[in-house]
Amino acid sequence: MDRETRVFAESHFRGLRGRLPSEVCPTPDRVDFIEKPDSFSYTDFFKSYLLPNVPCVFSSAFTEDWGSRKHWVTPSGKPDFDYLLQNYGDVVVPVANCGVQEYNSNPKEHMPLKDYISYWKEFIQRDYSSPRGCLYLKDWHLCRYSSAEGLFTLPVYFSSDWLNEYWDTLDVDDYRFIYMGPAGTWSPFHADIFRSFSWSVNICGRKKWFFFPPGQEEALRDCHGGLPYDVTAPEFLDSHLHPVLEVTQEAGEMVFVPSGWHHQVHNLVIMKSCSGINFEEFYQFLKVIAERRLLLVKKISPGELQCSEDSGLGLQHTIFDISRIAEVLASVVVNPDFQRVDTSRFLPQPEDLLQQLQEALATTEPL
Ligand SMILES: O=C(O)CCC(=O)C(=O)O
Ligand SMILES: [Fe+2]
Repeated sequence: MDRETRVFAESHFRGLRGRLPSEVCPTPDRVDFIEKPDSFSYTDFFKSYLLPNVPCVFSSAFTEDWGSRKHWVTPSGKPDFDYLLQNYGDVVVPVANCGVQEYNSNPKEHMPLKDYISYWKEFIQRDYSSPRGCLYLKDWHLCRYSSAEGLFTLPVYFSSDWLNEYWDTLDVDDYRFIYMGPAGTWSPFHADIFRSFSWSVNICGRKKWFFFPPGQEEALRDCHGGLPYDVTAPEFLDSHLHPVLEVTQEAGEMVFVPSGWHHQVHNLVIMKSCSGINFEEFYQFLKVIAERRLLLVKKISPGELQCSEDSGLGLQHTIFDISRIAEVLASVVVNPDFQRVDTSRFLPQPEDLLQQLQEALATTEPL
């Protein structure tokens, strides 16, 4: 990130203070398609989509070199079951039953990938039906348990990924998932964890996405305050009542899912890889990222802080992250629910961490 972009970003967030999500995010009437990787920089993405918090779709040229697109897909564009069986057949994977609603989600079981693939083949042979229901392999943490070397390359646009960075430092979890399933499998209406943004690539097949801008889900609540499970039910899909954006994602394409946007996703044909807690965990999460950014800033001499003009995510992004974390943490510490949490064993104390962040910001040149 360069200095000018950081100035732009900081003033963007200053302008948002005290405003409601529905006021700050005017709904676009369509989702932009980004064709060419060469002429689309990190700053372009940051200014046009990440900061305004609107979805976009990247063409398949952005994932051209992904090993999974080469090895996991047959020349006719179907999932290569033989390759998957040979390489991952015994891996135990989570499988959801899309035909059974359990609250606003689906019950899950675990099975070896080879059993899921047998089910899938049979499902196709039986004309897309099965007495076992409609099973969707979801949230398979392939990167965590086996080598994902060469399968995908992290797009530069998503290199500031606090959730995965946090989990990577703890080495216990991650938000990098593989989903796969036959046509008809789907993910119920939801927003992503912590209102994080995410991104999702189709290795093969097609997906249909329904997007609702932040705040619009309020209009969809039932009389008990519950959110819908399926927004494709006839009562919801009147676009005059609810500004829904629809996207069809083709093979190789990458969808950016902005923060706080509710969405529902249907597999029209097949397969995907995506990146994708309570208050105490949320504080631990912020703390890990904060301390890493503070360490980076400390390594830089005061002279450099004034004049460095780096072009990568480096210094400017570090300062930008610190100012964002400080703002989030400031709102956390005054939150009444957080104030009920026993923070006596938190180290550092949230207020002290906030002070450290503010002090670090004070050593940088004001914008
Ligand atoms: O592909 C799916 O079924 C769900 C994807 C999703 O919800 C996401 O990537 O955030
Ligand atoms: Fe999602």
